[in-house]
Amino acid sequence: MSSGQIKRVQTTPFDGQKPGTSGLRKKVKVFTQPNYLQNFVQSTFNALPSDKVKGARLVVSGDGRYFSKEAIQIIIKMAAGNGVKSVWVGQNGLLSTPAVSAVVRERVGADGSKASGAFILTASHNPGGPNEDFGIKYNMENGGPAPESITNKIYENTTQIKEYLTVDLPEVDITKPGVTTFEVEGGTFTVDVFDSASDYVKLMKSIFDFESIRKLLSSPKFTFCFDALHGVGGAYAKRIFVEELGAKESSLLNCVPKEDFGGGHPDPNLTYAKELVARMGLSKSNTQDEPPEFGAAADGDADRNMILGKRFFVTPSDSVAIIAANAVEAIPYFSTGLKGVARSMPTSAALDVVAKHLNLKFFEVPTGWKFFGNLMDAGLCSVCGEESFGTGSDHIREKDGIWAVLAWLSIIAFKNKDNIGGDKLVTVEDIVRKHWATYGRHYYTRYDYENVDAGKAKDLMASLVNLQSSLPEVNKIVKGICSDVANVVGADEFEYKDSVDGSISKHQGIRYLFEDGSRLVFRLSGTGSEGATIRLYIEQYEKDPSKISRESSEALAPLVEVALKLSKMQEFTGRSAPTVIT
Ligand code: VG1
Ligand code: CO
Repeated sequence: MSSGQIKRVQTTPFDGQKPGTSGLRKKVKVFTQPNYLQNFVQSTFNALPSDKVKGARLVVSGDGRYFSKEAIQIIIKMAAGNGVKSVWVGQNGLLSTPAVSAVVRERVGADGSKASGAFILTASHNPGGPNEDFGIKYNMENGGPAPESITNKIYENTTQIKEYLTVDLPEVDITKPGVTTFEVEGGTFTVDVFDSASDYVKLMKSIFDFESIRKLLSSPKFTFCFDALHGVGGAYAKRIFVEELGAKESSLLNCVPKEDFGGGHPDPNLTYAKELVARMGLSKSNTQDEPPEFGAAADGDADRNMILGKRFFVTPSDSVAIIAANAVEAIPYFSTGLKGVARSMPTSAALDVVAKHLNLKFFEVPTGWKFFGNLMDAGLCSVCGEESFGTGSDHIREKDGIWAVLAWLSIIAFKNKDNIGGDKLVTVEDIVRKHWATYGRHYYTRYDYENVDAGKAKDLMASLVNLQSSLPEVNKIVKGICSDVANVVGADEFEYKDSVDGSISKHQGIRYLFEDGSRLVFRLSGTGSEGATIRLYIEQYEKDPSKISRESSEALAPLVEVALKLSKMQEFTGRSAPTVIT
């Protein structure tokens, strides 16, 4: 057995180690500076209650992006230095973000104990590779992202750090399952490498009726396609869709996890999931073949999802609403009813309408999954989602891409259950159109302006806040831009009071609320690693059944014009068009 002594290494603070919407994300070149990662990890240990570190067990893994393997070895040694007793690592350092959450909540060690938290190594949907992004975040004992009280403390610690603790141990082989034991100052320290998928697969089997999905997938009428964009989701897709559910290997696209995501942008949207979008008949470079009935993609760490039908895009805001509306009937886990539903503020109000119809508790929280966790822990929320391709439930405390795909497959299986051998399939598009006919349609789009000069972005936001002081003035400007939009009846910055712990989060997005329920929302991204990203969210509600089948871009054109002119987007950013439209 190798052994080692705890070493104190002197260090000095780095600027800018403030965790954003979901952890700390920076260029690999920043992360690989001597002590940069170490400072953040030590600051995290120092921010946690000592019993969650000393003698505790931690999970360390991620989406396998460039620099993960090195980072895992560094964190293992620092864990030993900080008195952690045991570290769990997914084979090859791979665990999707939802799988980490599942492991923290469900996995039990040989001694009967669970993990008290996890370091997740991912920059999620951001590209990977030597010139791209790396990221790290800490999740708590409930399997959810650290709350702001902890991330603020981590940041404060990074500004004052003087030393970190580590142990010179030999590298651990993380390519094979097995336990390595070390002796650290008289005690034992173990590293346990385990299969990345089994805990997660077990959990999915306890939630969904795999038999009914298997039947659907074996029906010749139903064709299926999943694109992991070379993220970690590929590992789970093979196990679940192919091995468990009988989908064909050929239905998987880009399902081999790669350090650089094959040079792509592992972000499941209409811009970056090019291959899938073409295969589904939704791009100019359409393939000759008949598109599959169902297509889906996940991001680098597999917590996001995009759901597509044949030549049909499901907006994430609709997706969560449709899942909520059908969950009780179609998904065994929810058969006894939903405790409540929640969405992030910029997400469309499609979910609100479902909650009202079904008389469910409803919550609107700031952007970022950490805000859903408290509601779930308090038993107030079963299904939640964000417009940014995030959907999930209280089975874990992260959004969950594969879960969302299984939820949709369950709904499709349910809608076709009496007709699985028949000729006419109830399609994704049928399900969405029926939903709109019942609940009305929320036309929705998001414009992202990436890598804008940070100062200019701040100025744009400040000018929008300034404008809010006079509604008559706002309405004069709005009417001047386009006379047929509704009146602005409210304008504010979203502020959230957590109904469970009473904590308050301010400045969570600038809102302009219109009399007909339309909304414009402006936010600065908290996940970028370069410059600023401005997000503009545009929404319009249509109840009239004769008007729910318009092209979204046409329906939203007047509001888009108002948003761009009201914010002086081009004037501030110099951009005549957004980087990404979803
Ligand atoms: C974005 C999304 C937000 C999501 C976050 C993390 O944050 O808008 O809804 O929770 O990414 O997702 P921001 O601050 O850039 O708007 V992931 O899959 O990148 O962990
Ligand atoms: Co992600």
